[in-house]
Amino acid sequence: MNDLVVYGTPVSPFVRKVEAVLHTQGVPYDFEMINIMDMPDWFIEISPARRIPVLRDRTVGEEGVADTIADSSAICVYLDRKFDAGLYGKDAFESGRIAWLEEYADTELALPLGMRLFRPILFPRFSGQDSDLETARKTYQEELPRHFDYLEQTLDGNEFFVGDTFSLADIAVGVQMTQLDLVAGTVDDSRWPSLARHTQAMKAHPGFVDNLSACGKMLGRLVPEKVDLNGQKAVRDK
Ligand SMILES: N[C@@H](CCC(=O)N[C@@H](CS)C(=O)NCC(=O)O)C(=O)O
Repeated sequence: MNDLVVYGTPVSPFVRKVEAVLHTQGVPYDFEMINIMDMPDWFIEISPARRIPVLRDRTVGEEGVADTIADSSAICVYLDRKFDAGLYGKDAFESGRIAWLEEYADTELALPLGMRLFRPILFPRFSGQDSDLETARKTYQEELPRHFDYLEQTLDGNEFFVGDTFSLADIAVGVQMTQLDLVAGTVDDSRWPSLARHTQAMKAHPGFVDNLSACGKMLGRLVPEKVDLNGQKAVRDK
């Protein structure tokens, strides 16, 4: 049994964010699966917002609410301090930039990507239906490009989003962009070359590899081929 327990599912980008910090720091942890469609009462007690992830630190307490932290951003701040990870920049301005990019990724990017692209592709397949490609394509073609433009411009040809080192900003954007990659591939590298390169780097990063491999296994049967969001026809459409 490890000191830390992460509650969630690897397929959540917010859980991926927490796992990326833990793997980057080489911290072992237990993982307990939570089905977001049917959350048990004990989980709702520790997650009043009814969201994953939640972290428990058994060095603080073994059970109940007081030894848990909900929300990926709160958890990442805690882990960064606890393990002195240095993922929030080297000075005040960098910390502010990182917090901004994390917030942007968690809200502005995550909402269309999760609710209007990832879920419409995946969720109908749970019940053997076809993906809602019209919604996913509309989101990809009409809603997301301005966010990709902003991220491309922010990277400005650099390897990392803030300063010259890997930070929580790279993790926060990376977990969303890899969510897209899981079902539809990386963005067009002729239009968003820095962002496409960044996503590829995150896919290979030790913080991401185990989580993405677990996601690949979980999604493999439901989304065996990536969906083409540019064209008129999905690659895997029967
Ligand atoms: N701000 C939260 C967002 C977490 C979140 O939205 N998680 C989703 C899964 S990706 C969730 O738990 N959704 C519950 C539901 O849809 O019922 C965080 O950073 O942890």
